Amino acid sequence: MNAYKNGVVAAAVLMLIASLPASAQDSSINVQCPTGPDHPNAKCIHLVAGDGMATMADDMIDPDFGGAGKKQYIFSFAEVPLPGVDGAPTEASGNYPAWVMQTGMLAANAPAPTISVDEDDELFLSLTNVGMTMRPDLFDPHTVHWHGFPEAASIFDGVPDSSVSVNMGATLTYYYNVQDAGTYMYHCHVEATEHMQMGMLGNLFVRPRQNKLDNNTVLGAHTHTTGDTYAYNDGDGSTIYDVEVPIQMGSFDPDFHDASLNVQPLPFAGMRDRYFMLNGRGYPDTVNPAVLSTTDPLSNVQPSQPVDSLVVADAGDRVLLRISNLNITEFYTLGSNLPMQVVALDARLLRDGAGSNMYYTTNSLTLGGGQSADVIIDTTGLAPGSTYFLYTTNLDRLANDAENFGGMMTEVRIN
Ligand SMILES: [Cu+2]
Repeated sequence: MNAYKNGVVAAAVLMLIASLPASAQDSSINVQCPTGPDHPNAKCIHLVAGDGMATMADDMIDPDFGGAGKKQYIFSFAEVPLPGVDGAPTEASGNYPAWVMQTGMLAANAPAPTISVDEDDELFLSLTNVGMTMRPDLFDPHTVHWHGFPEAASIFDGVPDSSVSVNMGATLTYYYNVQDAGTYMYHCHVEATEHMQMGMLGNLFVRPRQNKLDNNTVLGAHTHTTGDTYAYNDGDGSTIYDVEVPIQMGSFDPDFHDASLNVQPLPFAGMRDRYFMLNGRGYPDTVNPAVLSTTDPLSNVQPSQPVDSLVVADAGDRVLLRISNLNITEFYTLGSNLPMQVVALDARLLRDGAGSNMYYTTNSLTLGGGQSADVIIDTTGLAPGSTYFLYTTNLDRLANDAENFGGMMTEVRIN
């Protein structure tokens, strides 16, 4: 029996577990979402961590899975509705835990669901580990680690050595008192080399409290109008933007992913990525505004890659690109034929000691794993109907494995 069939048997076992009476599981999937006057800015998210399949942007036909595009085995997160929301059972029904296990199984997204919060929010992020259906021999815990974010206490930092991890069938609610605006990223920190190569990576950003100023508040030469949005608490309106697009650079080594699926030794030292992506897709999938789905080994259609990277703006808009690199093997350079103004690096506004802006304009930006940049593109004067490109200037990465003309590229379209 090959690993694929093993996985299906394991999935059947997991389905049996998931169909146990709810009373047997109630204590393990318990979402905390406080409301009321003590928590005026509370937000709640429920993520599951597990495995799944994603479709790469080439035309390879996979004999096990069929359909165009290499089917890549991944570990990652997916979002599930809170109890009683969007068709999810209520907690009182007793059916929510079983429903979460069922819904979360093989539902992993690449990239992981985007988390966007506002300064002064309290975020209650519940993480349930639904297990790796295709790898029943793995008992791996998972965590959520907000990379670069100043945590008040290490308990919720997700680094397994210094905080708690979430075992299969269990749930932990992380608490974030969100205080620093900026572009971050998140990932699982358990066996980080493996779990991050497998895809446990997501966009994360914090919008500044400057967005919430009263109408007509004066910020230097800029007067705030209700609805104006900024990348940072700049005090002068210089990071104002109209369109916001998170872009995570990354890549997969298909040999590593196949070895994981087929229960083979993992080639850590030999890791060499060959699918180059923005937000989990290679070009031309990057400019497809639809959710990309992949049929999982149980024949369920899963929304495997929900995030496109297409930038659409009206001429005159200021476009904020929240760029990050969470790849574990490569530095990547993102270039454009449009001038890119870098206003922040690693979630810190570029200012000198006297408070002067140190923004700079460039046509290419290089980030290593774990780095982020906030870039503003001013589209004033660009012709309506024109198209520009964001692409890696590591030109060998404009490819989807064996197929040329693809990879790490997307388009900026002017309405
Ligand atoms: Cu993990």
